[in-house]
Amino acid sequence: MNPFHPLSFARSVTRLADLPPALREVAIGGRSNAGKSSLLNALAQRRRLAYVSKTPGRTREINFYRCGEGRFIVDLPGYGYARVPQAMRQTWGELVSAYLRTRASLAGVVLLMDARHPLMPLDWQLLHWLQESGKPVHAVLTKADKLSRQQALRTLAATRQALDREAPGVSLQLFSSLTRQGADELVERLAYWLEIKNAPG
Ligand SMILES: Nc1nc2c(ncn2[C@@H]2O[C@H](COP(=O)(O)OP(=O)(O)OP(=O)(O)O)[C@@H](O)[C@H]2O)c(=O)[nH]1
Ligand SMILES: [Mg+2]
Repeated sequence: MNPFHPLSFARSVTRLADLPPALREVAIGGRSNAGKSSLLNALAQRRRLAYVSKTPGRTREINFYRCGEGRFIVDLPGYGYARVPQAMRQTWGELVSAYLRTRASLAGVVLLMDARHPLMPLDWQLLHWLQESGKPVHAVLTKADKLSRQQALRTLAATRQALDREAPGVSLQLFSSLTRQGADELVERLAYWLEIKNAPG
């Protein structure tokens, strides 16, 4: 049973003051176009819960999806999209960093990266910052369907090595929103962080 099947949109936030009261939540962060919204749709097994676009940089707000009483999965706006105006980039950066720094109910962060180019400079920046904040991080290499099995395993091993060197304690997995490869492992991690009972079977 997937405990995230009943995931539903709760709130879109552009100011810290509008954050909903919460018991526990998990945030999904990563570069623009990495596949954050697609991952949410895959979890919910709904095609259009979170907005997915061919144009990067579309999710500009912090979007809260409810998965039980006081529990949320949070879709963060992506970073690293060059064509976004500087002023707007700064506003999002401030919102996201303040959210990550101050949100007491934040149990952990999923760092989503395209398996074809993981650990870009801004990913490292977020990772190092999260290490300092002490929030646990689960790194997910998505779009695994775009790689051969061998390429995917090679990327997984190389990323594992780099993380062990620079950000020990960060867990890592392959994932695909398209094929649902890795969905069980991801659901398990999220359920654990959110303290949601993951029904067996
Ligand atoms: N093949 C494949 N394509 C994917 C996968 N996940 C996402 N995509 C595609 O990648 C593009 C970006 O996906 P989004 O889910 O919108 O990415 P995002 O991280 O939410 O992007 P922003 O909201 O701009 O930060 C879309 O064209 C998706 O269809 C995947 O696992 N496999
Ligand atoms: Mg998005």
